[in-house]
Amino acid sequence: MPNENLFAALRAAFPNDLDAIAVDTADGLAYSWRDLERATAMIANLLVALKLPEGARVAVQVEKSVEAMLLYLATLRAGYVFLPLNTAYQKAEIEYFIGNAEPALVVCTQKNFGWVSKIAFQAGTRHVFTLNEDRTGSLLDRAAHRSDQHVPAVKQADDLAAILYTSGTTGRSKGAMLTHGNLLSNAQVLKDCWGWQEGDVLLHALPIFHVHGLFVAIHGALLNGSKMLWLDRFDPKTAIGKLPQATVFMGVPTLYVRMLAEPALDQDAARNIRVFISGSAPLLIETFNAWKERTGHTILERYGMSETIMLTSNPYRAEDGERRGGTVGFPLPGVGLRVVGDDGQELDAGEIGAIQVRGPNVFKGYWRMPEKTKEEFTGDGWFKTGDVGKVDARGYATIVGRSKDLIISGGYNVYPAEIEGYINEMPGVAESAVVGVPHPDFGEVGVAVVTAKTGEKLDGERIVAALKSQLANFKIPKRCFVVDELPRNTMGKVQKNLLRDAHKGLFG
Ligand code: MCA
Ligand code: AMP
Repeated sequence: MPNENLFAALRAAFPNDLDAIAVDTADGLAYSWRDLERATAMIANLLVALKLPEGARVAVQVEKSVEAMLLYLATLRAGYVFLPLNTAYQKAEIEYFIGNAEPALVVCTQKNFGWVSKIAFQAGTRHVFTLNEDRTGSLLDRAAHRSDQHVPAVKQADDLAAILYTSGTTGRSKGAMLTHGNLLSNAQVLKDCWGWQEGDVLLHALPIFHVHGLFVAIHGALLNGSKMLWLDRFDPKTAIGKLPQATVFMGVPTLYVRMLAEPALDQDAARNIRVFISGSAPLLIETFNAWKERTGHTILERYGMSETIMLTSNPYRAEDGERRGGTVGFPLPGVGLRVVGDDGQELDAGEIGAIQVRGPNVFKGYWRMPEKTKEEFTGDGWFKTGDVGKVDARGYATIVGRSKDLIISGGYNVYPAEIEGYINEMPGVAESAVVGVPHPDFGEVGVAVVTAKTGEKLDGERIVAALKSQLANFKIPKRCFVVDELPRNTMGKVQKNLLRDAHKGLFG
């Protein structure tokens, strides 16, 4: 039986010349394909030596670095399940993820070792290693003693490769279980759809703890044997400076907005780019147009989810149609996408309804939540995305809104219910509502509206300050208003649309 381990497919795509450069970093380090091969073997051998149980989760909260990517690849190679965690997450968030996923190994930065290891050991994790941005830490120290030969673990397409925590359509974070087959099939489809070709170079500017930077970008480059120009963090000036050496760029809309604010962005800077790709959040038509005007390039917008990886894409090749701003294009080959009404019946072209999808890219379910998983699928096996949209007569899909109460801020997801939960716990607070309002940089940001218990006095700024010590920074509402009461409909439900309307001009 063939080995369906995703790593084996990525490894098979390495170029013949293993001494060629695979990754160039902004601070002048170069990693050859042989370096990738050897380092992933050594880390994989370390994981094997730990005798982690079958299907063990490897939870990783470290800053972006090439070594962090190598740890991901080594985890696949050794056959374990990778669980990436945003570096902005704080104690309570990490406590939940580790408690829920029960990883056998946790890797964190030295700076956070004290509190992360305490949480991990309390949750029964056996090993906690460190990995720092400057390539120090116990993970690499220990891997350095391991052999650089390793045969990839044999995996079936249906075996778990990664768990990504996401809030789905409601409630608490759930671990979306993605298999080797989900990830590989999607990467292969994108390789063809986006015309990956010899000589391509990817400018990698996104974080690597979510689908976009970790899977879409890295798998894209590796499966094509393409070099990556690696930025540990996004800075618009540095990114523009590197553009002439790249042919492919992927970003969330905020990255495009920030580059547009730089006078150095022009046709010359973008002269070698083959395709600019945007996703994770809606790309405003103004940004799409401004980009075209300034660089001569039409951004290709696509749409995806943690549970499904990529779902739709605007066409890459002109013969397949034009790239239409404001749309997310056509379903990818093999992906089924339908729009249904309240009664579950499929709607006609142009009609707005709930988006449902199916295909080899759709995840296996939520980690240890069979009931929740069942709820999110229809009886005939379609996954309910929680997005609201339409498909026009030519087949272009457009996302017009979300039925899930979600704010997408700078490409990160913020669940109002989670923030409201924290605010409601604060002394003197009667109730709260968090809504998303337009923001010129982040696309959308959260704003909190709070009422006080009788006789109590509240201060919005203090509420924001208190949240900062508890939650990841991108989740913090940018403003907090104290009001006498929240608007409600006749059913008693808070009318968030009225709050959104009232505050939509806050950020100009
Ligand atoms: C930072 N801040 C934010 C955000 N990021 N506020 C709201 N939303 C954000 N996304 C705030 C911090 O709280 C802080 O506020 C201040 O900005 C500076 O923080 P810093 O970390 O220095 O910010 P930055 O480095 O400028 O980061 C902005 C960023 C980053 C580069 C746009 O957010 C980013 O990399 N976003 C990409 C996210 C991504 O990769 N998403 C893909 C998900 P204060 O000073 O008040 O503390 S995958 C996905 O969605 C699906 C599957 C798909 O389709 O791809
Ligand atoms: P996540 O939970 O991080 O997987 O985010 C997935 C959600 O991001 C989707 O359900 C959409 O709401 C949103 N999304 C991703 N790409 C786009 C896009 N191009 N346009 C609009 N929304 C998008």
